[in-house]
Amino acid sequence: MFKLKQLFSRQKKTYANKPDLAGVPYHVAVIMDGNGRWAKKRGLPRIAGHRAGMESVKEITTAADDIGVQILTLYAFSTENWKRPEQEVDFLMRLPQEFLLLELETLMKNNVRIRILGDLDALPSHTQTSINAACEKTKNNTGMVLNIALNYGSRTEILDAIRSIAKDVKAGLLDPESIDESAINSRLMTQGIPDPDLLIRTSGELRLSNFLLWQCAYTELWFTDIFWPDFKREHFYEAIRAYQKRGRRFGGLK
Ligand code: V0D
Repeated sequence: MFKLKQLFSRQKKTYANKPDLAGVPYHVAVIMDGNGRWAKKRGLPRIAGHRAGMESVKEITTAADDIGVQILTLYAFSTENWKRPEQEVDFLMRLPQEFLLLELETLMKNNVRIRILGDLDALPSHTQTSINAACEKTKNNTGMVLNIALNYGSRTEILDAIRSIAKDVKAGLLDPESIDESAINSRLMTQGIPDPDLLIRTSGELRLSNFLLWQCAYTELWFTDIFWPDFKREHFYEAIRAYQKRGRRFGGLK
């Protein structure tokens, strides 16, 4: 009831080109690319781009929630990103705290649950502490799930699943003949989360870059040249409307 009222009052606001609320994708994944290039274009340090990108995270989280997206998965930091200059990595590792300090109350008010995909153990302890606290605080929220992929890599995720299956086979717990998709699904970090319906990548690159490779088998892809810090509600809704116009086929006859 509370949630409904909240949704209604927020939806009274009319946004240009708001998508039809029927047929909104259940799960949207986003590769938030172009923060560095956004900064460079303005003669700013890369970290200024990352901070500006955080504003887009806030806006897109609200925009997704407003139209009834159930799961929003954002690629915030890949296992490859450790190769960046140390001071840039240090800055990035402070962003979760900064984001949560500013936004956790709003997320609570909007009934959003935060989940993390990726290996948190490798992160600085201050980063782990604030993220764990946020996951704990929001774990009983029943609204949209905000999945943050952080220190995530899809091949490692699949390798870990294969290793786990191999161990179970060796221990006699699993018959090789009975290994099916659910044996893999249940060993991925996304276990229990339906596959993305739509994947958005900003900033002009047309690749998956080791993001949700198994999970995106049937996902609709949408690319834009817009840099992530410039990606706002109107652009998000443009992607949703493009998705709604496509007929989804799943390889069979429609
Ligand atoms: C930088 C653009 C929010 C992409 C967005 C360390 C790169 C801003 C979070 C966040 C990042 C993380 C955990 C959480 C809540 C929010 C974040 C990173 C980078 C990786 F529980 N923005 N953000 N995390 N950037």
